[in-house]
Amino acid sequence: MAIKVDGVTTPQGSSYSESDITILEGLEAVRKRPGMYIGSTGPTGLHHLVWEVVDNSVDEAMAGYCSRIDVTLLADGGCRVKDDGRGIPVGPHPKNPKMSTAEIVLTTLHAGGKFGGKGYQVSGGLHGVGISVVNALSTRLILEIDRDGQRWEAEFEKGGKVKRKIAPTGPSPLNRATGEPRTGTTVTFWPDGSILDETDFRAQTITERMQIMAFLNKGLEIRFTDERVTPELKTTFKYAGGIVDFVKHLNAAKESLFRKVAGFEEAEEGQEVEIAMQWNTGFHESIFSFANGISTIEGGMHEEGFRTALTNTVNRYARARNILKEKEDNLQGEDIREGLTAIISVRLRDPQFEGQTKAKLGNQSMRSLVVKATNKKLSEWLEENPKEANQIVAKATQAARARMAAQGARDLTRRKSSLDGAGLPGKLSDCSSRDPRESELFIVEGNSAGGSAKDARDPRTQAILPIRGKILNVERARIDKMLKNTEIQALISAIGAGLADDFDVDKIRYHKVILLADADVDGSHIRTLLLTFFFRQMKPLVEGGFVYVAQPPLYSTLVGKEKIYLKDDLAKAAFLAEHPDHKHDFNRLKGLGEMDFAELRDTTMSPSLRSLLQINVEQAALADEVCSILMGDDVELRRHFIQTNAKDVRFLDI
Ligand code: 0RA
Repeated sequence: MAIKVDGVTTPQGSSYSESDITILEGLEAVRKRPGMYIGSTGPTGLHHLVWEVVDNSVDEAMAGYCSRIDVTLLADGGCRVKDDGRGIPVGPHPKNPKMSTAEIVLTTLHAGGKFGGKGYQVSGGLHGVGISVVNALSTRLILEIDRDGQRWEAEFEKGGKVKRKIAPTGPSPLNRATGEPRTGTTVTFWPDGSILDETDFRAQTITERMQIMAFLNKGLEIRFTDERVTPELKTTFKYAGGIVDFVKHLNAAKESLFRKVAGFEEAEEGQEVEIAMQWNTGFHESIFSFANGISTIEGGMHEEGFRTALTNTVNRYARARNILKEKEDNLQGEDIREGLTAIISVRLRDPQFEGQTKAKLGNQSMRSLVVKATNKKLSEWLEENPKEANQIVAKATQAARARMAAQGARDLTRRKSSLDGAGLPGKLSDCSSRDPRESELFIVEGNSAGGSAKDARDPRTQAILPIRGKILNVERARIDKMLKNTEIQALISAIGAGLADDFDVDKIRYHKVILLADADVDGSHIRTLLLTFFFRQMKPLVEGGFVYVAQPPLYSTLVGKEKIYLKDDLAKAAFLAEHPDHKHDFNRLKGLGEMDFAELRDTTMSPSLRSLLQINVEQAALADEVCSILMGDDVELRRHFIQTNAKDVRFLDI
């Protein structure tokens, strides 16, 4: 391949040497196929550049030489990453003595393996290709190194071409605390918009990642500054407890089962594992795993090892203490993991990332290390903390009982719904049509509104299910308790398609499930609870667009002898604009509970005149979130949420 080098000269005036040409070829390859190196040219790829630079500083921290990293977004669109490590070596590179090591680092691709060989460098972005990729994809990059009392600087432009060759520029500033000259590396780069589709850094993306990096690297201080906004945004992350603090952070908004967080670590042959865990009184499992600081959301060997060893260790403990009797079955993994929050962080030399999104750790050796560590260290922790250990076993035992009870109850609902019509709840006034496509189920708050709705409906296609007061908050209840609740039972059998994993959207008895509740706080509360129930237990019903909220009108007025209904103030204003001579009063309706049957018939129950809001998954998810935060019986939790969010959190008004 012919490479055009004519006219390309270094500031010193000498022509490019052979090694310079390979360098330009390498960086040119990155510019030709950026996706191969940073995944995409969109926001993900852009932020990869930041991770790539930060990871190098984190490596230096892991090697024990760096304690602080500053990430700054500059007002002119650049990004600066500064560390207080040893500084990239500036002397001649052993393999290419004509060049400074620092220049090699900034201009040569290091596919996978890190240069320098020595030391324990296991971090590195998903692609692990080094800072030269960042240089290749920048219009400009400035390198500043403090080492041996000297400040060195170099500058590159247009995708890695040397603009200023590395050279000393003066003494390094003195460290205020020690009086010693500072050491460290600062990389400032400006992403190249002619190659990247996105050059606008997103502060939140960066702070989220920096916080996780700080959690995963105990004691490392990471400061983030966004100078693009006034006032500047400044955040500092530093966690003396590392992933133990991470678990506390994740459980902060929850009610923990006990105060202590179990934490342990183990290392062998160039690989290490750190685990922190705590249970909360909830029912969800939150296990987050990382390999070399990269989130492995698809799991992999480390997670597998952890799950297996956790199940074995807790069962072994429960048997040894005779909490689990000889004739009793083992606790299942899912029982033990109910309410568990855990972080698994592993580091290894040659991580194999597999799976759809390359977010699954494939290294077999990690499985055995994690199994070994968990068996040994978690057993010790349980022995040393018998009170907590008993709480864990007790919770798992309850979960196991609930699982078995739920199975029984599900079998029952399944049997019932298989007999057409049989087992329908007594208070359901069903429609006569058996075609779900034209059938509507109105879920009405309270018996009196239920009565009016029943009078106003079209009995052929409209069914009414009154529900009494507030239903159970499913976010805070186990499935067995949920299935014992009569309101929930009525909902499940009326809809007729089962529940949770067994839910079969093809079996639903109505294609419109319409929530009819007042516009007051209680009504809003009920709507939120019902949406949470559908979101958690009948998600396909929401996803399929079968859930609606009725919006009863706010006003009525007369035009001649005809009664007109107006949905809200906007509709009222529009009406007045169209009828400037309108003389009649506007009657403010008091909500569903107060509407008589004729009003209901002419508005909410009328397919042509009513106003329905179709609920999407996002709205249901929001309801779920509001529910989990506000409806727990835990006063502390609510106070915490309201304090930390400092905004007026109210029940969802849909
Ligand atoms: C190679 C060798 C040494 C340090 C580094 C690289 C290094 C690289 C980066 C990149 C960003 N910050 C960094 N800090 C250090 C060790 C050199 C020695 O032995 O002193």
